[in-house]
Order: sequence, then C-alpha cells, then structure tokens
Amino acid sequence: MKRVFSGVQPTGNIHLGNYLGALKQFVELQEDHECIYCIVDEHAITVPQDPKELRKHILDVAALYLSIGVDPKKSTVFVQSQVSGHAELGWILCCNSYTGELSRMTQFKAKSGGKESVGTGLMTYPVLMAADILLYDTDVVPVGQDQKQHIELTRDLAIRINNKYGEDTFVVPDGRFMKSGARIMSLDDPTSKMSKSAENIHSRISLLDEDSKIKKSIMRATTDSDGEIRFDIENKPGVSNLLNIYSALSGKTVEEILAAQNWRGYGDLKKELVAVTQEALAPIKANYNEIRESEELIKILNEGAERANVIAEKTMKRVRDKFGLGL
Ligand code: AQP
Repeated sequence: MKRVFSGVQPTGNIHLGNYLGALKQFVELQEDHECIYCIVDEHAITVPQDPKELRKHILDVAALYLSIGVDPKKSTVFVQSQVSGHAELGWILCCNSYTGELSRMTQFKAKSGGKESVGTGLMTYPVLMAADILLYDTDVVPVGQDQKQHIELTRDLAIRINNKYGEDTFVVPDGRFMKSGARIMSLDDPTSKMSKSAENIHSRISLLDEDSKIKKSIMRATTDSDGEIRFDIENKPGVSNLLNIYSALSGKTVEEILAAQNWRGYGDLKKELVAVTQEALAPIKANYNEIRESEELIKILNEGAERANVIAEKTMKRVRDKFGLGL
C-alpha cells in the first residue's frame, strides 16, 4: 500500500483553500493508502506566535481534521513537534541544500520581499517540509498548487542524497494536486491565493464561518464589470475563482455548472454559491465542537505520535548510518 504524508500549519482558521486544495484529498486517500497527517507546529514558528494561541490552534486543526472525515482508525494523526526526527532530519537536509535554491523559492521571495532582515526559518522551512515528507518514506503528498515548488525541492534533495549515499536512502515522493481546488484565490483580490494571514476576513471563507459570514464574504467578492459569466482565469479571475469553488464543492465540472445555469448576472451566481458553500460546510461545523471538546482528541494525537515515531526512528537510524553519524 502506498504511503501518504501531508500537514497543515496551526496558524489560524483553516479556510476553503486549505480544504479544497489539500484536506479533501486527505479523506479520499485514506480508503486505499497508508496515511499520515501531521499538524506542523514547527513550521508555524517561522513567524512569531503567541504560545497559548499556538497550543489552541494545534487542537483546532486536529479537531478539524477529524470533523472533515479523517478517521484516526485508518490514518495516523499527530503533532510534528512530538516526533523529534523532523527537526533532526531537517538539519541533515539543510546541510545538503544551497542558499541559492532556497532564496529562489517563490514563497520566500513573497514573504521576505522588501525587508532588510528576514528570519532564517522563512528561508529554511521548505527544507523542514522536505524532512517531514522524507522521514516517512512517503510516496504521495496531497497539497495545494502553492506547494508544488516545495515538492520539487523535496524530490531534488532526495535524489541528490540518494546519488551520494545510495538509492535506498530516501523514497522520492510525488505531489498530488486536485483538478479544481488546487489553487483557490482570495475573494477580495482574485490574483492572490486565499490565505489565513490576509488582513481582510472577507478575503476567505473559514470552514467554521457562520452562514451569515459566508453570505457576506461571497456576496461582496470581487468580480469585474463586463457582466458575462464564463470561465477565463486570465481575463476574469474573480468570476473564474467563484466557478472554481463551486465546482470543487459540488463535484460538478465548470462546464456542467455553466450548462445548467440560467443566472441573470453575477448576483445570481453568488447567491447559488452561498447556498452550495453553506450546505458543504454544515456537516463539518455540526461535528466540530463535540470533537474539539472531547478528551479523546489528545489521546488520538498521543497515539498518533507514538505510531509516527516508530516509522521516523527507523528512517533516522538508516540515515544516521548512511551519513556516519553517532556510534
Ligand atoms: N488558496 C489555496 N488554495 C489551495 N490550496 C491551498 N493551501 C493553502 N492555501 C491554499 C494548501 O493548504 C495546505 C495547508 O497549508 P498551510 O497552512 O500549511 O500553508 P499556507 O500555504 O501557509 O496556508 P495559508 O493559509 O496561505 O497561510 P499563510 O497565510 O500563512 O500563507 C497546503 O497543502 C497548501 O498547499
């Protein structure tokens, strides 16, 4: 059975982009893959975090994993910092990466742009992400489109080290991207991706948003002035983003949606999307509070960490031997 690994940062409210790009895949894959899903708290501290908030967000993300349908009987769910192999392998990979390749990463350029001094973690976190993946001999990594470059880096590092230390050092993984949903754009600026950290709360729909907030954010989403409803990412990014969200949530293709509609304008498309979104998120919200408050949650995470640690230690023993580390 192929092994799957992926993670989400506990840096705020999980939004439709995270869900449609990555989390939906988590649920699909667990039926016929060995899945390991992580809450990557060590990634969160690349920017300053309030410790109390971080702890809270870790449990929020864990509860959301379970609310959307990740089943801890089928999948391993755990917190990254509870398995020390991530940081250890991260260091080993850092010593085999180049500042040139890391400074070329699009996300690093975007987050560091214009600043005089930038935290080192912002530059090296893609290497930690590579460690997260390689630590579990991962075959498949379900992620959003924004992570494509980081998956390429992971593959490059694995191949580079395999060439030097032997083909059996690391499994070279593949990224897995959704057809619609791999890149959900911000509702107020459809040329940038939907993001947890954007200031305007109406730029995103969080999975736990009230129905009234969902309605408000979608109804005020940026479109354009020509009034024609068609899918054209380059010339009509706002309308195309709404159609893309509709498609990813409903499971219908954009062509099917457009063929069935008799909308008179963007307002009608938005109203229908409000209903589709509210309906899709209702079951997630219905489960969430009970799961978040249950004592079972911590037990699931501790058991998950134990299971993950067994796999990670096996890899680390192999890697330490290959590199001649320790005795
Ligand atoms: N807009 C998006 N569309 C599709 N997929 C997305 N992902 C993130 N944004 C989109 C995917 O969600 C998974 C978890 O992301 P993350 O929380 O680890 O990383 P992130 O990219 O930092 O998320 P945010 O929300 O964009 O945070 P900030 O605001 O801090 O930059 C990944 O698989 C990612 O591809």
